[in-house]
Amino acid sequence: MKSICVIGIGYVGLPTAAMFASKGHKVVGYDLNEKAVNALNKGEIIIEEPGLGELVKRVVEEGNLVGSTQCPKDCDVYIIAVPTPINSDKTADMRYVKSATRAIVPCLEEGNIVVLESTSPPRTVEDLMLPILKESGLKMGEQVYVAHSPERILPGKVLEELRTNSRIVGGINKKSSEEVKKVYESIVEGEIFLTTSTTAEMCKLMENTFRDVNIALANELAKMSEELGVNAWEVISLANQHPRVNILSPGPGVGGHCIALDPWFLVEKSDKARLINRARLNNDSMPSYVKGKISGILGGLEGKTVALYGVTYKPNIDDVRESPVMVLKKLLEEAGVKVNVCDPHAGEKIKDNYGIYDCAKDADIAVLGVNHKEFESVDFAKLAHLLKGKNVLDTRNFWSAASVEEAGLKYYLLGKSDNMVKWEN
Ligand code: SAJ
Repeated sequence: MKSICVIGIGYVGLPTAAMFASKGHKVVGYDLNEKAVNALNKGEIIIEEPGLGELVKRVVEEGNLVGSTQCPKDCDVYIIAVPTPINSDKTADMRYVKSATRAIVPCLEEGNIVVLESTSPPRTVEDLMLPILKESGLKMGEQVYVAHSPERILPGKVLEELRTNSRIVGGINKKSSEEVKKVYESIVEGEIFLTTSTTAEMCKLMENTFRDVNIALANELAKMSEELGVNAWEVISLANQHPRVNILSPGPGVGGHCIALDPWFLVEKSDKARLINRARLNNDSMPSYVKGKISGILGGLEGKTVALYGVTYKPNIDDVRESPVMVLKKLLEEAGVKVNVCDPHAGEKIKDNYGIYDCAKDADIAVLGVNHKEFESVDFAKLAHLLKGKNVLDTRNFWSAASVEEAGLKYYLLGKSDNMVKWEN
């Protein structure tokens, strides 16, 4: 068993730390955020993720996971899982990776392992981390083993994916890759592939970029469909009958801390990333496009009230980071709209978080922003009674048009033309 320090106990670091602890390793979760460290030491979590609360409570009670605001000196393995946010000019803000790497230097001893898990621009290990780690006087790759092993877990399914997904380990040399593989073998049941650190960085970014570009294609289809008299969702379902086609779903934009940001790390590093750049801009244009659609339905925005259902970046999680629906909310408010929000998952992250029916009271339109499970069973007759304007806009193709219309409401769908080209007979 190893002693492991996980630096950064957020959405990635905490589940990773808890998983290692559950296998009997002695794990320290090191973070400067005292609130997160104090919660951890009480066996509590401050994020929403299925199963994580129970796991953390258990491993803390067993004494295998502790939180600390100091970097512990005597660990075998240091795993960096700090945020890599984006600057306003869309370049990566690497200050947390830098300071985490610096914090490790005085702790390093011969035989130690350093792993970067945070998603980072290509060449981060080589160009940013190695020069700092070398200040320890130890030989990297010979006395200290260094690798990038990107996290690839899907929020909402984190514990399952940590265990079952395959993993890429990109070392600065073969020995580093092999040593780091041994560490992850204790928690990963999927296959572990070895490569170089820069290839691993590129893989992670391309995985999320692949998804971003494909969602951009779906969003472009939605816009074209509204213009050309078709329903994008019908096109997608029919086109996806083709054995080699899999068009993703349009929506109000792409959010979260990964897909909405990572492609910019490639744009920053290479001016060849043109399609990637366009796709990012297309996805970023969606909140404004939805705002325009609402304005079209209501005949203007000033003085109107919108009941907005769901503001997190995707369903059934509490994360509002980079949420396109939060951007939509802001755009509507700037245009003079009163926005009532109902989000059963965002909790206190939203001031004045309404209940499902209170939210609709006197509103001109109900807009479904996120398809949370709680919205499956909305009673549209009750909603119709409360809404002032009898309009519903579904940005996720989630609500049944028939149920909405039976209640006397007009159903609008993102990606569906209001002037559908129909059969003559
Ligand atoms: N979205 C659409 N249409 C779709 C699919 C998604 O508009 O058809 C939107 C969602 O509403 C959401 C955003 O995209 O706003 C991203 O959601 P997601 O579920 O696609 O992905 P994330 O950001 O939660 O997690 C991704 C995953 N990457 C891939 O699937 C390639 C995950 O495996 C990564 O570990 C994670 O990024 C990460 O940490 O990088």
